[in-house]
Amino acid sequence: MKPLLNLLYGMVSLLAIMPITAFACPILQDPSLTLLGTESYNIALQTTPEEIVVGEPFAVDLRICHKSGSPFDGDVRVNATMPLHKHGMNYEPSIIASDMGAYHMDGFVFHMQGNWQFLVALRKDGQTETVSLDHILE
Ligand SMILES: [Cu+2]
Repeated sequence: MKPLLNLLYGMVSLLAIMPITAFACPILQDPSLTLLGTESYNIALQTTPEEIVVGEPFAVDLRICHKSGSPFDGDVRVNATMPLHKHGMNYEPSIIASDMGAYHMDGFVFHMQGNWQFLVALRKDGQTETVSLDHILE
């Protein structure tokens, strides 16, 4: 019995240190996540650092799940623009890791204060679904 308990404890502690990406779907409520949705998908967006600062690079983590609960495995594009100024960022962000519905993107920089807008485009089987997220940078 004791070895089994040790094994269970071992599994529990392993779960505690596994990265969030292992549990992309379904998306659970978490105050640090911004939840978005398209017709077919639920999306959780998180920036690192959480508070975006003018001129400072930040990363974006997305978790994308079919509304049925399975991880999204299509093509993901994320960009950000200032619609009122008709310009985007000066840098092109890129996906640096993805795994089972979790996408880690780097290279975002909001270079001025004002109204920014993230645009998330999800493409799968020839269909594209998009959702935007407004972000006021002070
Ligand atoms: Cu601008």
